[in-house]
Amino acid sequence: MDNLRIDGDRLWQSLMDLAQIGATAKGGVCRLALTDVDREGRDLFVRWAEEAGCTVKVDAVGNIFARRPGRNPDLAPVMVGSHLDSQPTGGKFDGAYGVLAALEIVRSLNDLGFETERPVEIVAWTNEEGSRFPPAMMGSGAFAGEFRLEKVLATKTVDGPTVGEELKRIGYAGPEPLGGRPVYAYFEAHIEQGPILEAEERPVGVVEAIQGIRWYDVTITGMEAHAGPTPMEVRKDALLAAAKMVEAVNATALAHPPHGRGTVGEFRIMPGSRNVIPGSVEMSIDIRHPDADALAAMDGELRSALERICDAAGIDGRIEQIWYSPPTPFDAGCVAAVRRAAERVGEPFMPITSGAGHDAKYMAQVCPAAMVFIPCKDGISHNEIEDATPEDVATGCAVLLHAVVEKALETT
Ligand code: HGY
Ligand code: MN
Ligand code: MN
Repeated sequence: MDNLRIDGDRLWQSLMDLAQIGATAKGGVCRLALTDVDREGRDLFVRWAEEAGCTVKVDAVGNIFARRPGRNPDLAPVMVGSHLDSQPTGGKFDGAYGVLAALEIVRSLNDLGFETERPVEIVAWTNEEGSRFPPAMMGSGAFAGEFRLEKVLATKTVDGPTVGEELKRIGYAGPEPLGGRPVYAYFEAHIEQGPILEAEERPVGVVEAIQGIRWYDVTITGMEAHAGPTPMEVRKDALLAAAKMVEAVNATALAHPPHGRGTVGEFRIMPGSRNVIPGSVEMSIDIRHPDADALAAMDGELRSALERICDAAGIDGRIEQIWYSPPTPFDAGCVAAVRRAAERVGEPFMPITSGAGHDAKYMAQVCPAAMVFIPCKDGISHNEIEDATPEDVATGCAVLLHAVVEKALETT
């Protein structure tokens, strides 16, 4: 195992080559799930995986599996990967790093002529971001049995096609059944997407858990009216109530320090004319906390806030929870494998809880799973300026390699 090493330059070049697909003017990427640009990124990954001798299969929701054989084809594989889709103004590393680090592991094992007992399977999950088609982690959630295939395929964008239609259109409605097969262990490398590792000067994060997430759709309905003749005291202004709800989301997060998080990322005002009092507002809410009880308390606080705000204004407010991802601890055995790998690589590391959701969350429901984090510049992600260093990218991949190989050599 001591001769195990990866080629950091090759990994960095692959990251930069992939980043050309969907490249944005500010240096980021826009590869929204199941768009033509996503297809281009998928096709490039499939070509690279096949060039590395992998057998590539695609399942019914477009998850891509690239298998490197081990000595014993009957043993369940060690899976390693992440996602290729991005946010609308995403960065070069979110998701792509985990998929290409996994590819670099396969390329390096090939270079070394290193045989594992178990197959090693690279995976690129469909629609991890949930930006174009909520919820997030859709492909891995479907694989893990969290989301029914029919519901996933019928999911529509705000004003467009369904997941099923887009999968067919881009040629990734695969023949493989959805999940239901044994996976021995799952590993994922990812940028932290927060400031902790950089601040603590630790190139490696040994991820022990993922915090809980709740997503909501909120609709606030008042009365459209003329902006001129309508006196202030008789208005039923949906936007004014929605603005107070944005404040309430922020207040709920701040009421559960230090880990509480609350975000309103989507906001649609109808009819959206400057001389019409807004009749309705549709808004998204994303709240997070590592503790399930705290997250449940935040849920209650949001619902009471909406009731209070809308009652006071004499208008209607509806809140629907569309997704709940409970706080998820990772498997102690896999976390220990990552820690041993970090010790072997010899770079400073620390335990960390993930603030972001990841596909590893759903894989943790079907097999032992763990993650490796590396720092990103100023902790910024979901932003075109997202950045990481070639050194950290290589270090994280080396840690991933040792953890994956340790598990892929286990026969029982
Ligand atoms: O929302 C998340 O945490 C992830 O980036 N999909
Ligand atoms: Mn991600
Ligand atoms: Mn993301």
